[in-house]
Amino acid sequence: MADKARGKGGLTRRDLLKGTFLLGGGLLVGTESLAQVIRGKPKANELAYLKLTARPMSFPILPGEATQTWSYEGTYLSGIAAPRAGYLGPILRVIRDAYLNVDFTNLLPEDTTVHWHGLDVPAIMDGHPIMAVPPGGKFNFAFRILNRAGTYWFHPHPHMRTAFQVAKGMAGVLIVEDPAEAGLNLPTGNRDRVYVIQDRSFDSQNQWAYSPGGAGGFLGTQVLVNGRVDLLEEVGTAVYRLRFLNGSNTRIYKLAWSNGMPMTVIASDQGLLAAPRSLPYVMLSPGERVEIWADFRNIPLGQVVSLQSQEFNPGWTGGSATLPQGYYCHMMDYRVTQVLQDTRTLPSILSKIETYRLEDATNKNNPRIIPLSRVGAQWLLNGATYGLHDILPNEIVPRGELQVWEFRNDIGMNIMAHPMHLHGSPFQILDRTTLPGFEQYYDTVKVGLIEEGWKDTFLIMPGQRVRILTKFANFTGRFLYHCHNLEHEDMGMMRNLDIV
Ligand SMILES: [Cu+2]
Repeated sequence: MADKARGKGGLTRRDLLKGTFLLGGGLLVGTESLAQVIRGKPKANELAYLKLTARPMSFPILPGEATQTWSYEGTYLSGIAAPRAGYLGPILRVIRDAYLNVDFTNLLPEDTTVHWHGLDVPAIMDGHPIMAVPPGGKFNFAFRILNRAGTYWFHPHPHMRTAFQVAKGMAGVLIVEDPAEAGLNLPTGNRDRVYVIQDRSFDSQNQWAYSPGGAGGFLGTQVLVNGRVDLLEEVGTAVYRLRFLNGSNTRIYKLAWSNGMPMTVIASDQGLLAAPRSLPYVMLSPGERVEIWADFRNIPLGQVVSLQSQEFNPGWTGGSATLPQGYYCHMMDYRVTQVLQDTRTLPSILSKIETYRLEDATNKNNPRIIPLSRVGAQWLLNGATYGLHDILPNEIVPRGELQVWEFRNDIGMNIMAHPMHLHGSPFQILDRTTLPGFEQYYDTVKVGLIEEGWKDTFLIMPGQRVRILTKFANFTGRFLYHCHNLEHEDMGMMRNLDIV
């Protein structure tokens, strides 16, 4: 990429040639990782170039007064354009191996960063809170898309302000496509749709009513999809690829169809599964994505099929919340409005997935134990609270080493489900165990947990231990792992991770 393609605050080719250098806050970057940012000369169709601005905006959501939001505004300079949905940011579509170049400007009245959730990018491009962009500041993100085809997203990650900024409206979707997936004949164009699910509360003037709550987190009074309170989508008698992102701060969904047809899952966080799964419901915790093969061919013209979240037992339900965690809610409707011809069939094999094996882990007999615990109203991760520069000995991980990590949500009487997220390379779930006496929670969700495939976020239920196999294959530097309950993250249920 040409030097002039990079804005202030970004990396210039001269910086890259200097080799190892320091950025504000002491983040060390090696040439090894940067070589992955700029590798050869990209062809024109491999370059997606975007201007992205975080700024106060306003959108009509409820009848009457518009809602003041903080939102991402995107302008494509090259690449593939895609529309925005309400207050949510643009939906970016990029090709795997493409170079994404984002000129980011912060027009908010406070610091922010952009985190590319699920993407394996160099540490300095990951939106770590240490890289905060001040009001009026700019940052040039530039990285190559190494991840599989799939549904990813981007959101703020500033120190102790992530929950607030996401609640104000800051989130966008990034879809990666690749030729292998394109060869499967999955629905495309108008039959490939993206939905961002977020619960929200409004005050009497139609403005966001947000409070971080106590130890539990934020639970809105109603569920919005793509920024709409009663989203009605028109479909035909055809198959649709429906991509769902849970962009909520705290709320977990148990997604199911109102007419009892199965949830046919074709992809999770990091793209296609090896084979489709047909389930009565699918769990979606904050940060997670799932893609559904929705077959409306047998639905009579004019009929409505609703997407709902069914009841489950999450442990803590939110005390006096209007819509408690784990309660039934209606989410959106699909109305069949036209007859279409669609003869496609669900592929029995979707992708090839290399499976990590426990016996190949360097610490197979000695898993890294990561407790989720609580002191008063304060949640801890790895026995500690977050500090911008804190690192513990077991948070230093050699690059390229396959390791087994065991998250334990079984300390004391902390009856709560947590979505855990690792930045950097994707991982695989090895297994989970439930302590005696805690089955009442897991039993209400277990059929809908997608444990196979590549993950970046997973739900851990009360009284559970989850083992994952992880390998940070590509980049060294400072990353994060944390609870994706955003109020938990902001209160310090997050830790640094140094890949060395
Ligand atoms: Cu949590």
